[in-house]
Amino acid sequence: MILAVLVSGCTTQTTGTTTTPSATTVSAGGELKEFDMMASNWQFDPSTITVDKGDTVRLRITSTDVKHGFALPDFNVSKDLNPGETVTVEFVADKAGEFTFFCNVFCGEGHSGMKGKLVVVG
Ligand SMILES: [Cu+2]
Repeated sequence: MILAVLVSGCTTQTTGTTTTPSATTVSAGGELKEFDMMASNWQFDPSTITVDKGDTVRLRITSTDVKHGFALPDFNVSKDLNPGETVTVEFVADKAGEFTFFCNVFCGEGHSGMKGKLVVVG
């Protein structure tokens, strides 16, 4: 039965009309916390971000010099930051603690020290 519905649905619909779920889901009790962040040799500014557990965190990150990266493995975030381009990163801070984010694109001698901290207050 289900297969029949899917097949008939396909034949009657034109291609390219797939619907996508709404992009932003703020979990119950959480707020949307937005930050503008600059990346440059060899730091993030601000380098410490504090939010509450359950918040949806939106970072707008801009590299002001060379190509950098933004990696926050605890929340499955990894983005390339091309110079002059603002990249938006969004995730739900669903666990409390202190988490390190760092540059994951080699950018010179200070690369390994280019990191910051996300503090999620539980
Ligand atoms: Cu780097």
